[in-house]
Amino acid sequence: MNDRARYKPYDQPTGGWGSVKSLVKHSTRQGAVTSAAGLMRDHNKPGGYMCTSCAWAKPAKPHTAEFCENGAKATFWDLTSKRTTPEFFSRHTVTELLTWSDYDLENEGRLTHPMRYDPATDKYVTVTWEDAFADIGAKLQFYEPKSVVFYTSGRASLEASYMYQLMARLYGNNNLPDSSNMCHETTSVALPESIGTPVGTVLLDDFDDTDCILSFGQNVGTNAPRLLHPLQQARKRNVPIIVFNPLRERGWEEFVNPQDPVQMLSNSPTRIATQYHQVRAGGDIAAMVGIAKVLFALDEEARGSGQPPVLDHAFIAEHTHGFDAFREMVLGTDWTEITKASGLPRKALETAARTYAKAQSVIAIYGMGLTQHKLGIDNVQMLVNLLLMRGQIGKPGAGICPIRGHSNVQGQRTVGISEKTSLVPLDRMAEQYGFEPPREDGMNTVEACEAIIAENVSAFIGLGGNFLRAIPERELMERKWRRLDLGVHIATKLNRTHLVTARSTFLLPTLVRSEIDEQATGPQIVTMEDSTTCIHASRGKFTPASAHLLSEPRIVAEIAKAALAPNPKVPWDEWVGNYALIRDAIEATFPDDFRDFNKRMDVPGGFPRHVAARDRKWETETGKANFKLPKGLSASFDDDADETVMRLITLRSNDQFNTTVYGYDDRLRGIHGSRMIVMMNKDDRERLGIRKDGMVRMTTAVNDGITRSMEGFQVIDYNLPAGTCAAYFPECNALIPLWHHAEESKTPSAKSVPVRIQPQAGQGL
Ligand SMILES: Nc1nc2c(c(=O)[nH]1)N[C@H]1C(S)=C(S)[C@@H](COP(=O)(O)OP(=O)(O)OC[C@H]3O[C@@H](n4cnc5c(=O)[nH]c(N)nc54)[C@H](O)[C@@H]3O)O[C@H]1N2
Ligand SMILES: Nc1nc2c(c(=O)[nH]1)N[C@H]1C(S)=C(S)[C@@H](COP(=O)(O)OP(=O)(O)OC[C@H]3O[C@@H](n4cnc5c(=O)[nH]c(N)nc54)[C@H](O)[C@@H]3O)O[C@H]1N2
Ligand SMILES: [Mo]
Repeated sequence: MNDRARYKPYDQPTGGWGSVKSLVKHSTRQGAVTSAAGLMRDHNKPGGYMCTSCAWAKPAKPHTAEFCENGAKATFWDLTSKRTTPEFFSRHTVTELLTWSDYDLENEGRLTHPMRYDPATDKYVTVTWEDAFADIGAKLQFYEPKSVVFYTSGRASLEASYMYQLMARLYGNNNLPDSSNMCHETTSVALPESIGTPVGTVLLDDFDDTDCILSFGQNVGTNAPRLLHPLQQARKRNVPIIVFNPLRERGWEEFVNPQDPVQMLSNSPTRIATQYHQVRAGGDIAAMVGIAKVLFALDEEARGSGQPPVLDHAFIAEHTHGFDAFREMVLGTDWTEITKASGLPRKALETAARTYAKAQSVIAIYGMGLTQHKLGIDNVQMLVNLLLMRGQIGKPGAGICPIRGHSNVQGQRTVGISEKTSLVPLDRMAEQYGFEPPREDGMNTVEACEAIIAENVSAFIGLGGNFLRAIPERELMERKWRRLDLGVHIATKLNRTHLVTARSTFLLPTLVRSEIDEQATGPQIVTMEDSTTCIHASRGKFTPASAHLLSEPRIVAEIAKAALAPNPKVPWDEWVGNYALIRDAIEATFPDDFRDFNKRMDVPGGFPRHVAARDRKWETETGKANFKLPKGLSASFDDDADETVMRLITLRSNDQFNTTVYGYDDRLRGIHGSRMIVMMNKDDRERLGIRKDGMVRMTTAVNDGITRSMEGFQVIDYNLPAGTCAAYFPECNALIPLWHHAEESKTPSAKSVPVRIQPQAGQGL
């Protein structure tokens, strides 16, 4: 897209008529086989299907319309009447399709037939399912097992994911990278060290009891809009909501509930954030140390004057470890450092701390703004520290609440999609299936990329996703991908990863969750886990997009049968015939989490997994909740030396689901017509000598011998802290070095890429 972007600050609330208009537009454009009325009946409803978009909780008593603008868009996009047929592939070479945009590729609609890449004609041609499986199986038998990667994107059901991880282990590796490696892996590393659980502790009902909500680095209006309902309810009870985000995201500012006729007609929005702190990218650790500093002072003051203390000393003494060192660190950090690293004035942090200090029950929400940084772990652990100071974990209305991404990304980890063997009950699997599982850790996403670059990978199997668009280091990775021997993509729509071909490449089209999945024993149910650890059943309602599609469990089973020696203890065909049997197998492997799985999966609101921290049981090495000391005040790279280097945040627009681009409007940010933009503040723009709306080149400011540079971005004057700029993912991923990731979790640091921004010819001041 070479169109110019138009920018007009958006002053309408999130939700409201804007979302209704957008919904109608997207349903019409896709000629979707359902409508808003259809969504009302089945979407996120007991007996219906679970939304395929985000992972936010589904209430036990759903609203009439338990969907949001973006969930509806995702569903219309899945249920489009457009089709990417063999005839389409016969008209276009892969080389030509490589010039298409992400939007244009997926906008061709649903894949209808299994396809194989034919290098002689440079086209995808049809292949029968039998031949595809036989070929893939034969190739897999030939490789060194450790050289094969089994990637998963966070949509696949618990059933498909369980079978997939078992297939990898039977095959002989733990190479199970998944999209969460780029996302909340930081959470999965940080929280166990702090509180002994890899997941959040908050349940949906906690929002009814909370007194105060903190939010760091999450964009609710676009990425988890249904969360606006409990937030709105909380605001009606006058609960303060304190937001830390470099951008003033509309979702955190104002919301009109499209389901509230009075609010819709009067257009009187609910104000969401009561405080909005535009922290600089990577400045959260400093901001939180500042808040902690004020809390210590307030506590002293209160105790001196005979008032109730601000800190929960009893909780700290009984339940935590490391408090003294933490206090020493906080008191030893001075305000000049804090305000510099956070970009926030002391007064702002004092206001935030005073509000927090007054509340009885506090929930802390966070997203990619904390996890995708070099010190992402420290970000998350610092937020836990703040909660621990006041005993805000393990009681009603309080806790830590990571907002997960894909609709089943958390559940996949629960059923064994993990490269880390310590997280998986391998002994139990060994016994259950009579085999010796590989005991060596596998590759996560960054390690898989490193291995592909080193040409140590023979084959990549993808259960969903768009790997080459989602990862960093795009140019090198696209070149190295061509050295793979085999690429297998289980997918619903065509994307760029499918077009960067390996020696042999297969496209295996599959059902979406809202479609009827008919097997030997009738229509099947699948399950998934939401952000709050609740597990739900989902029943497809619509006729599949093509008669040639197979379900994900079936595809996994057929690949497994073709590649592996038969094992009488692994009944692939019986499982495919009746998914209840897969759930029994899951229960046998994970008895604590999935007790009575088949019976409980229809509990309204889902059944929660056991999370010990909710009961103040700390499954950590110290047996306590740990105060963890951050390694530095800035979660980002050190940029003190050079004022020409900016921190680039890469983020999502309101018209995309990750690499799936629904359109070119970011309505809530007022940006229309193009995604090739970079938002920065006017002073930075002028300081860098760029004219208003000028076109710029961005170059990654690192010295590792690789030049990463892109041009064609239009600057938009935007309300952002000095030194911070923002642009869209996945367009910018060519700028991110593979090694630029969070320490320990290896989540790419997509929220502060060091870049230099220069005007293109004729675009200077
Ligand atoms: N409609 C829709 N829904 C989605 C998705 C989608 O693409 N579209 N994606 C899904 C997935 S996989 C995920 S992981 C989630 C992602 O949902 P989010 O976690 O909201 O992710 P991002 O859009 O990347 O933006 C994160 C927010 O962090 C802010 N931010 C950036 N840097 C910093 C920082 O240093 N500090 C602070 N405090 N804030 C910062 C940005 O301004 C932005 O508002 O959403 C899920 N839901
Ligand atoms: N710079 C930058 N990079 C990022 C991020 C960022 O914020 N900034 N965010 C990261 C995050 S949080 C994530 S989660 C990753 C996302 O990475 P991925 O999960 O790999 O990417 P998606 O865009 O979600 O994958 C979309 C594709 O999945 C396929 N698909 C859709 N639905 C289904 C289904 O039901 N079944 C199957 N089998 N296939 C399906 C379609 O073919 C579609 O083209 O990207 C990461 N990359
Ligand atoms: Mo994600």
